[in-house]
Amino acid sequence: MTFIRVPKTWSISENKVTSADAYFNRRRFLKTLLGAGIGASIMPIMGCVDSSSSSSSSSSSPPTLEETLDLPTIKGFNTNPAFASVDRAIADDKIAGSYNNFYEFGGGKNIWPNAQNLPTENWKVEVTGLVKNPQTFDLDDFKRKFTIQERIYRFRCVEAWSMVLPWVGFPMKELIAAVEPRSNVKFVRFTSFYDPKITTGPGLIFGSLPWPYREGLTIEEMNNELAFFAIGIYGKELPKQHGAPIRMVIPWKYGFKGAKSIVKIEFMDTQPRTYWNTIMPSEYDFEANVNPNKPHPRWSQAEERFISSSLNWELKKTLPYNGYGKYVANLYS
Ligand SMILES: Nc1nc2c(c(=O)[nH]1)N[C@H]1C(S)=C(S)[C@@H](COP(=O)(O)O)O[C@H]1N2
Ligand SMILES: [Mo]
Repeated sequence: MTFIRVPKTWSISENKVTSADAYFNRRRFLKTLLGAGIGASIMPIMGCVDSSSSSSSSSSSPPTLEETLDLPTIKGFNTNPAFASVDRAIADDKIAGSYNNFYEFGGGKNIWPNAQNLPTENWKVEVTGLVKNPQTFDLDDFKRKFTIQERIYRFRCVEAWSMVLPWVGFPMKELIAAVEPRSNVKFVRFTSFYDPKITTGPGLIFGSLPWPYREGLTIEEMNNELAFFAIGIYGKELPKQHGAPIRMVIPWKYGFKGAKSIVKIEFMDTQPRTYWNTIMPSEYDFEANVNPNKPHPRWSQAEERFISSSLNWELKKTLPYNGYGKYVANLYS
């Protein structure tokens, strides 16, 4: 895409980071960007920050972070014993719930106030395309028809930060079985909620971007044991900033593959175009498997800033397939 020029000086902002606070303080980070000669006109690239779009546009008194996380408990689920823990600490819910990527609601990490504008009542997910049994599901349908369970998964963003998160949801392969794909299905496309009056995040600043946010998987990837739809986190319904009421969780891939606030799922015979891959295919490939040996064009992927109880991250080695090779490596041999 010609409207994006990636300055070589971008790497300076990463290298200058000496503490989590410096990285996570948006004002200071923005100053660092501007100091490196990076102007707002060239900011529609992942990892960039805008200073104006993350405040709530609501005129009534905005909720506190705690209030946005104070959601109904999901009843009647067990922790799947195969995914009951990983060898790293689960992130604090207030850290995970205030350090997000959700570009529909802003280009920074602090989108949780703005994301409260997402209307989640009477949510429907249309499942369609090359299937014998197309259906529209609501949240109760998912809870009634599928095996709701908790899974503790590693989460690795392409920007090289990571957390461990306790999702509640159901395996994607149960949805596949319910809709019965035709034999010519090769890919599945997932579409996020989009309404330009509500999802006003970076659109205000950057103009034309390939909304709605879309992602895709091969049908074999979607059928893998690990591929998961989350309808909750920390035992409760999903907060809006995490992609309520239903989002994808694909733990062996970079976080951007996990589209939030899904409204449509389509079974297809060709590879779909996706949001980041359309904006910048050289940086965000369709497959996007976590791979420490394959650097992002602008930074190394060998290590990650692991975040758990505070934003003071710990540097850890990134694992191939984010540590899930035993489940997924056979998909790519
Ligand atoms: N619709 C939508 N889904 C999205 C994104 C987004 O901007 N819009 N960001 C992605 C990226 S880059 C990451 S890292 C994860 C972040 O999920 P979290 O905020 O719940 O940790 O959501 C992914 N899903
Ligand atoms: Mo990400």
